[in-house]
Amino acid sequence: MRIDIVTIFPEFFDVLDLSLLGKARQSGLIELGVHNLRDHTHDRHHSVDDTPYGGGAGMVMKPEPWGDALDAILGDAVTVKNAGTHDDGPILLFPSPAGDQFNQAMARELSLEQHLVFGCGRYEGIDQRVVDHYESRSRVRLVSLGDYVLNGGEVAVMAMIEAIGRLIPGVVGNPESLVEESHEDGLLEYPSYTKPASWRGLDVPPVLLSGNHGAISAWRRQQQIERTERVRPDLLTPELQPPANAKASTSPRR
Ligand code: 6GU
Repeated sequence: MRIDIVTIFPEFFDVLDLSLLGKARQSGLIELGVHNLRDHTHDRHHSVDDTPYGGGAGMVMKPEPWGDALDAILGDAVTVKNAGTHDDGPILLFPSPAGDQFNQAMARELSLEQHLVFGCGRYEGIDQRVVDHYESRSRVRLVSLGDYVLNGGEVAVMAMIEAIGRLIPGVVGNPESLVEESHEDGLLEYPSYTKPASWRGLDVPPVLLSGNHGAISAWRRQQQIERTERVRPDLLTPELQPPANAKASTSPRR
């Protein structure tokens, strides 16, 4: 997968040299380009923002540097809008609290793409015409991490790249570790334990020491359901809802 990022803070992405994603870059699974928006300004002060038409607080990112930067990345890649396959050319992603909520399903969808281009806005956002223009040329999505406000898209893009990148085959060493995770099956993950079997008076649940794999699977599934009901009842689908008279859980809190 190729990932390009346009930002006024390229240094934010230095951490992508580290850890599993760093290794994925070294091995060529992920190819990363980080581009400084200010390299696409043409005035003496390298301005990227200006006051909003109509008044109001804050500054808005000017369209011209964005147009130059994105044109340089997209080249003349011809993209077919809504063609519904994953070789439609680059997909342009703008992190924004006004976007669609990012989740595991979206991460999985995006992990199948060949080329992602992230445009990190700052200030009060990017001139709307940038989105409007590129929507006529390619697939464009506004994506939000959640219902809170960040100062800019950089941290959001880091989170999205980590969530997407680890789903690319080969990036995570043991693909099985991707299966039994929170959100992969619509539930939160079960609690995990390692040695010692007793620590500060707290014992590992005996079923995990039983060697009975059927019982262990059933216990883990039940833990997933109880934990999800307690912490994220909004995720529970009706067939997984425990009966109304279910007795109180004896499971650990979170
Ligand atoms: Cl993707 N960007 C910004 N600036 N703020 C956010 C966000 C994104 N998601 C939640 N808050």
